[in-house]
Amino acid sequence: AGQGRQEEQAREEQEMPLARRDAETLCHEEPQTGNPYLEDALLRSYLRTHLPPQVLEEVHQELERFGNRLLSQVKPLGWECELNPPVFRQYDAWGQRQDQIITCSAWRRIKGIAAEEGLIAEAYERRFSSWSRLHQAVKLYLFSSFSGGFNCPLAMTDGAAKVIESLGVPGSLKSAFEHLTTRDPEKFWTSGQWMTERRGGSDVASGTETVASKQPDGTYLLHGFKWFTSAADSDVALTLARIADAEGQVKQGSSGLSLFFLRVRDEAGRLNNIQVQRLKDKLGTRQMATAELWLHGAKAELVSAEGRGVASISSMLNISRIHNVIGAVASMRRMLSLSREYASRRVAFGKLLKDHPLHMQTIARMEVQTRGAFLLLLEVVRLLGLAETNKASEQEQLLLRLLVPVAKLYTGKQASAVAIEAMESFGGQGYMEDTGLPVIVRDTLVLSIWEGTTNVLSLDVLRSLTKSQGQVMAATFSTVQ
Ligand code: UCC
Repeated sequence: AGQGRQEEQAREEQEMPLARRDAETLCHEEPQTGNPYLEDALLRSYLRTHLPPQVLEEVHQELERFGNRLLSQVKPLGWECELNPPVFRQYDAWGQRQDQIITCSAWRRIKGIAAEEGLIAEAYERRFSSWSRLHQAVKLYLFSSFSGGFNCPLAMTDGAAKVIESLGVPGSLKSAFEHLTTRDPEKFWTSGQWMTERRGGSDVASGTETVASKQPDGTYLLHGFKWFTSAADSDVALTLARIADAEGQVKQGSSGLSLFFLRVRDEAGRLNNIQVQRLKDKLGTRQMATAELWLHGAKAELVSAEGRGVASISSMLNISRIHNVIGAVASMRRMLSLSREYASRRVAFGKLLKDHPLHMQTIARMEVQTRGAFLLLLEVVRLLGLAETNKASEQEQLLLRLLVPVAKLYTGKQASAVAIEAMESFGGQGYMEDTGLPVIVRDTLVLSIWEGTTNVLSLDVLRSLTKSQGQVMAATFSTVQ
């Protein structure tokens, strides 16, 4: 009996620690980050160093408030968007074709917040003159990682507003421009950028098959198939097509392409002779609907000179490529903030991760990458702000032309590497879906693909060199020196 009692006691002792662990509520230390603006030392020091004092004061107060709003409101909404991706309803119960892209309420709420915060408006109101672009970019940078993918439609919306502005806001597009740049959530529109067809994501010049036929009233009807249309729930879109002549013939190549503006739905919510074929099944950016669209006579307005479609849409591309840089730097900063915070909570081998030199070396390397990318981004948007307020010297304009593709291609690749490295710094936890870390990684991986792959952007660097007869490089060298 005595031996039996001893064995039972030993068993109990063995089981006790497990039982205690069962009762514990916390196994791992969740990284807790606060106001992303207040916690971003580099951002704050950049603003202190560069902004004129009265601009700094206003911007500082606004960013502090915005940072709090991101934490309390936008972050939970963004997560809700991840959990409730858009769904496609092609037919109703009675067989009527619907082609409805149903987004969650959080997605629509974020759209309203984006308007209220002037995430597009800021750049066009120019209340801080040349610093307005930088101010807008900083807000987007803070917003990006919490936005539930809404940074994508904003990139294209900004690009569309830029195209319309660069055309001198023609009368027919005045109302659209106001909708794209308003702060009123009820009136705010987002825009798509439908450039990609089956035969050409990169090679737009030979891949675009969509045909535009002129109507007696001067508008055009578009027929074609768009293979990737991001944020397909957008209100309007800019797209490329080939204008058919009286015989129905079209001109091939880049000089056959013209740029069109269209409303996706009419006032009653009916699609503009557009059919949604399906939603794309993507690795990431799942919060946002990417669709295949058939244009069966979609009514559109020609907005470029005939045959100048690519040149006209390039001002949209350059803006959305800058947004890509914003997204890349924001992802790196977010992953790194979480990783750094975790390192100050997590114990391994008897001490906190932050006290392990090798772990800190890894974090320090990512920090250097992120800081470099951040400063490159702010230089690009500083130059853009100067160019948009006619304050840029010729050298600054040349530099901007070169730096946009360079920054996009470089930070796109860099962000993927940093995001994956930062995920690893959490060990197995980093690989767990419900930590949210894999979401950031997935959403980062697209940044080297959309808006031009790394090689396509390398070719754009060559294009800028050729077109300027080498002057962009001279401007770069003298600036670097
Ligand atoms: O993917 C898409 C949407 C995704 C969602 C976006 C979210 C982004 C951020 C989210 C936040 C995190 S939309 C599809 C993206 N697709 C692309 O990026 C296309 C990639 N392919 C290219 O970029 C190609 O290089 C093309 C299409 C530009 C090549 O066309 P062409 O016609 O062969 O090129 P050309 O003949 O060299 O150029 C035609 C004209 C020239 O002007 P001119 O005639 O005056 O000499 C060029 O100088 O266009 C001018 N041009 C440019 N100008 C071409 N590219 C540029 C540029 N980047 N800047 C200024």
